[in-house]
Amino acid sequence: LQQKGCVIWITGLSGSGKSTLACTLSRGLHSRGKLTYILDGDNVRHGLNSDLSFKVEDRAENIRRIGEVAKLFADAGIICIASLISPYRKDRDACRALLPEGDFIEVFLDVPLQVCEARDPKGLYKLARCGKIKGFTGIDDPYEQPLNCEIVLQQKGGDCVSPSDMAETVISYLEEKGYL
Ligand code: GGZ
Repeated sequence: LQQKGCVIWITGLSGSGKSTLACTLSRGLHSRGKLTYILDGDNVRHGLNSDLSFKVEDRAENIRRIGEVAKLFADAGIICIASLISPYRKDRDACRALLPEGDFIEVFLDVPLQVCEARDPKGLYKLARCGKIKGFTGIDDPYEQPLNCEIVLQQKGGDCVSPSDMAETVISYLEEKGYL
């Protein structure tokens, strides 16, 4: 096999830029001749996981299924990029436990709630603030930050870090660990 698969698990609030990072990273890896596949929570919820809500047990099931599918891609030698809020540590750790040591690379997109809320690309925070969406992560539902994940990407001192710089950080990590 020419390529060693792995799972890059991007976690963070709604509006933190997970999907953008996933796409930018995927393009960067393609240009290096690597096969990737993106599993995006919001997209998978339209198909495979269309039976699931945002209650705590349904989020757990959403994450479990995506973790299992991600493992299949990694087994096939593909770099699988999973981008989901995945707000609970326990659920993320269960996905990590499915893979051999080192093959689960957790990336925390550490963007403050105020920044995500100011962006509000789909107007969901606004709906959550006026009670039209209940149990919205960061507003009236928890987000548990990773305690020791492989990569933290943050906005330092108000400077906006571009998606391509973030993708480069992840690519350098993959190079260092022998995945590229
Ligand atoms: C959080 C919600 C909710 C609630 C709808 N809480 O930014 P988006 O819009 O495009 O992505 C969010 C997406 C979250 O799905 P995930 O599968 O990533 O979540 S989890 O990992 O927690 O299962 C958001 C939208 O769905 N959305 N209602 N109540 N996000």
